[in-house]
Amino acid sequence: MELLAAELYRVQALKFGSFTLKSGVLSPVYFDLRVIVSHPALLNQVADRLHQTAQDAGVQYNTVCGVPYTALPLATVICISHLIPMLIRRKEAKDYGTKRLVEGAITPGESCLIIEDVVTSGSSVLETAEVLRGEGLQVTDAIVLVDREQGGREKLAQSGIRLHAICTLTQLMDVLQRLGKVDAETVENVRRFITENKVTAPVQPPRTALSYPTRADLPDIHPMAKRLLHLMERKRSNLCVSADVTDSAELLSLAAELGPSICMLKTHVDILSDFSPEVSAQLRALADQHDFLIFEDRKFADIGNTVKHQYEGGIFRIASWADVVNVHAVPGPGVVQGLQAVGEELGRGCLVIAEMSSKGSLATGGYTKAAVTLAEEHPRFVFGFISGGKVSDRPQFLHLTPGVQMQPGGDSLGQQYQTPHEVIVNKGSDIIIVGRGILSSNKRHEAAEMYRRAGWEAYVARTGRGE
Ligand code: S5P
Repeated sequence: MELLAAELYRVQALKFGSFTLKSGVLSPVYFDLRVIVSHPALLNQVADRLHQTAQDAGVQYNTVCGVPYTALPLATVICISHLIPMLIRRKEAKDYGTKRLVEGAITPGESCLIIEDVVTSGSSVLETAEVLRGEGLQVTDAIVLVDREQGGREKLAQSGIRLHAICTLTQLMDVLQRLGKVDAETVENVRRFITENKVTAPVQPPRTALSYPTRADLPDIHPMAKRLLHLMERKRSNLCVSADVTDSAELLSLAAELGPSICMLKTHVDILSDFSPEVSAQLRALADQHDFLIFEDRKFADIGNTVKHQYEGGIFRIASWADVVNVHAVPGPGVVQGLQAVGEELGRGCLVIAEMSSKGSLATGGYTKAAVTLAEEHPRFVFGFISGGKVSDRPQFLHLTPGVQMQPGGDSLGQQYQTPHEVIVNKGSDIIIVGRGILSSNKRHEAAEMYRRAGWEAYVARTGRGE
């Protein structure tokens, strides 16, 4: 251990000072294991210790996969030295319809061991595990060089993954102090950091265990939320299909075909190349026939007076047929008030966009909080959010999450996907919004049913309702 610690220190794979972690937290220690590719003897040594740690723990596995990118060379060395087949997880944004998520020969049911350099919260390991599990592989163990002792072990355990570390951050600091590489003050700083940033108990997901019908009967519930919650229960569906098609006939046939499986149909009426008032009338009739709501994803974002016209008039006359619309919070309260002036008396409802699924979205932190406040200040018109997960503790509000597919990942234009389970169980959202996950299938009805079941099972798992 001493040799290894001294080498890691010498090549600056760990540094001391003040560093901002991915989470935004300031840390007195930083690991950069990428540098070890320039030190082959050390790379070999770390790989060997990782393999030995798995042996000592008696882990059984058929294949090995490194968490991209730092652990890829480590996994490669382990696999070559011990003639173990390797798998590579792709990380780059890509079109999942045409490319593979995992490269290498996959035999469903076999077990894959995950290799990682440093574990902090455990989320990188979890993400890779989710992809491997999506391919039908068993993932039960992960081997890492350093456990930073900040809750990763517990988080992984919750997902059925045992974490085995060559050493903890505390052990590493002890060794470095013995070797005279760091002084007592640095050791103390790191120790304090670990204590202050330790997640001792498993993190409770921010979710409500209340059932949909229970929430429908809460005091002060918005009539649109009440209607939606009841129809979700009736149809056992928390699936909103995003009908992103450009042809009106296709939109109507989608609504007719998927109507029975969904609680809501989301439209982008301005992408239709052949819109006419007849289309919205027919869509309305289909919504009434199949008992779903129409959500026009117009994302209003102008001053109150302008959005009022955009909502009520123009060629689309959105307010006359859409049950639900959404707004960006960026203009401030006026955008909601302008829409409310038209929609409230028609019995319509509105969602505030509190977060976005796209990479680099600016709707985070303070912006998200302000969006929640905007919603709370307009309870007669706003009944929920577009967000990546639960952003408000008020159970009367509904959370709708776009960027959902069975496989996590993304597309080449910045969209990022989470799974139905992640969205409903871990993030505490209520409704999954699925577009291409269903539309790109040549069996759209089967695909919609698959998402409906996945969304519903996740809801049952979260609320513990015996079904
Ligand atoms: O943050 C967002 C908000 C929305 S409403 N991210 C999104 O992707 N959307 C919409 O959801 C987007 O406009 C599209 O209609 C749908 C996602 O489509 P998919 O094909 O990626 O599932």
